[in-house]
Amino acid sequence: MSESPLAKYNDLIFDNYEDIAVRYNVKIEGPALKPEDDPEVVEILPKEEGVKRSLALTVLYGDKDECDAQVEKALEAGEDPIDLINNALMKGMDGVSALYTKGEFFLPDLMLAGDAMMSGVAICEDKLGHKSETKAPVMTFAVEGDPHDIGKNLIVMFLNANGYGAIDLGRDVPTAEVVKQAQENKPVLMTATALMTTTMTEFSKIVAALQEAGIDTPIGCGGGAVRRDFVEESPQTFYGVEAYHVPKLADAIVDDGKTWEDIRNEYSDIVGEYVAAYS
Ligand code: B12
Repeated sequence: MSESPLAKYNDLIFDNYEDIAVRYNVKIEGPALKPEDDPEVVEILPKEEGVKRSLALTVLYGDKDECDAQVEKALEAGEDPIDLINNALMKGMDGVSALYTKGEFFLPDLMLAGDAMMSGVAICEDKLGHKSETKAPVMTFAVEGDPHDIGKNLIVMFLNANGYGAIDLGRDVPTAEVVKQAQENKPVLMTATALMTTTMTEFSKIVAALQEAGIDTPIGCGGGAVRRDFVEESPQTFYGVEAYHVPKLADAIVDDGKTWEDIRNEYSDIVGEYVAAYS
């Protein structure tokens, strides 16, 4: 067989391959940085080599099967399930959040890592024989008529990863159901997601129905089509830009007693700067 006409370029292409990261057909000069070597991630991950660091890395890499296997092995070896959740699985997820915030990880990375982490947490919870303590209930849903639930699912994942018990009502949730579930579960915060101009009008209907039922729980509203000025036309609400902000907003309510008005006024960096209507 004759030699490939490209063979003569082999040296040129592969000589210093370790110094070239190829991503989406773009060559980036300089050594490829592994996720765990990012300076922010270095600060987050367990520093000592061992079971916790190794487990955190399985979450960072979104490797659910390896995560499950390592959790099982660690539990058999007598590791404390709570310690594994807080100091290994959640550390991995924190690393993923940091890289996502910087634009270095993308949606699929988040979802794979979330699946790995939640699966590991479920194994730990089985071992404990009860659900681990959660900080407070937060209710999540995509509004009536809206089938888009990817952003809402991210919120659920971030809440659970940060110790909140997410009560996920799902997508296309009728307003009456939101009120019923709020009465039963008494959440400290609700998040409503809408991605269509035809469904974002549900926010004000939900607020009206909640107020009629005497429920004044703050509602964070977000989703592709939604803007801050639109959300703030209804009381009891605040706008939200990123799913990973939700645990911080829940902390503001639970730990610091902030109201929806405080969040609008004091958390501009999180809820987005005010933009005049459709300018
Ligand atoms: C995926 C998708 C679908 C999937 C949804 C799958 C699923 N399980 O979600 C499917 C195929 C089902 C779908 C269907 C439709 N879709 Co669609 N879809 C999309 C698409 C491509 C991506 C949406 C998405 O998931 N984005 C990523 C997630 C992460 O974003 P997100 O939910 O907004 O969440 C982020 C933030 O908003 C934030 N967030 C969300 N909520 C909250 C709350 C709080 C408190 C905080 C802090 C943050 C926060 O967190 C996330 C970021 O961290 C968009 C186009 C686009 N590029 O956006 C169209 C889009 C949303 N769809 C659209 C439409 C019109 C439809 C259909 C009506 C199409 C049709 N003619 O049949 C149908 C719906 C039919 C129905 N039943 O009513 C339009 C909406 C137009 C509009 N402005 O009204 C879009 C914009 C496409 C377009 N350009 O026309 N769709």
